[in-house]
Amino acid sequence: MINIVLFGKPGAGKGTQADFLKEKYNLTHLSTGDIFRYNIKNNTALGALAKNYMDKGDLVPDEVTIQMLQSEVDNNPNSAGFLFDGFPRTIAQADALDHFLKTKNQEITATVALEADDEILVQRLLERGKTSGRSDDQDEEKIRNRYQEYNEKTAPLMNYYQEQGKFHAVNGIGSVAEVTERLSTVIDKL
Ligand code: B4P
Repeated sequence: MINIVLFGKPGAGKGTQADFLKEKYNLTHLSTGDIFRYNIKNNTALGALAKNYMDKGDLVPDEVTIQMLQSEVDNNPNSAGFLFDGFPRTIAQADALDHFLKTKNQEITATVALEADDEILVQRLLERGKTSGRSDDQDEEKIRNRYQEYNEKTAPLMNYYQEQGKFHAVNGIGSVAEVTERLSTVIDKL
């Protein structure tokens, strides 16, 4: 059983790559961003709460996100392994995930990061914003706020996983297929 964290700045291509990796390695894909967007679309209480934060480009509070993620894992008891996309995004989330997996006699196998320059990613997100309807992709100020959130709260996770000897990084710039190939090279060696 392998459990992989797909890591990277906003727009680095986590969701794009997860679509390929989940098939290739038979993993259950859990994207906290997608789950929040699903809840917003379906007007749930969780969606209403998350929307306030996501619209501004802020992270949704840890307690809400952690609880949601744990119930998604619990809902997939026969999974052959998980691909965590966009989670954890804070040290508190990473700690909670480690403890939670431990209660199931499991652990994170590796964290694989997609590396890319902020300016390229801002352009990617603005481009996606033209068609995605995502309010957090349409305003450069909100996008920049997402990078600030990343730098303050998410970037420290690199150290967190490095200290556990579980951190791997690949170049996230190139064609989608090239990036999938780079990620596969890392995952095949795990
Ligand atoms: P997410 O939904 O996780 O999304 P993301 O960071 O915007 O994007 P991702 O890296 O998945 O990029 P993608 O493949 O789509 O987060 C959105 C919000 O949800 C957060 O800001 C936060 O508010 C909330 N949230 C989610 N998880 C949370 C958590 N754990 N805690 C608290 N809050 C949380 O690719 C982006 C674009 O690039 C696409 O248009 C794609 O087509 C393009 N692209 C991809 N690969 C490319 C390539 N190789 N070359 C050129 N373009 C490429």
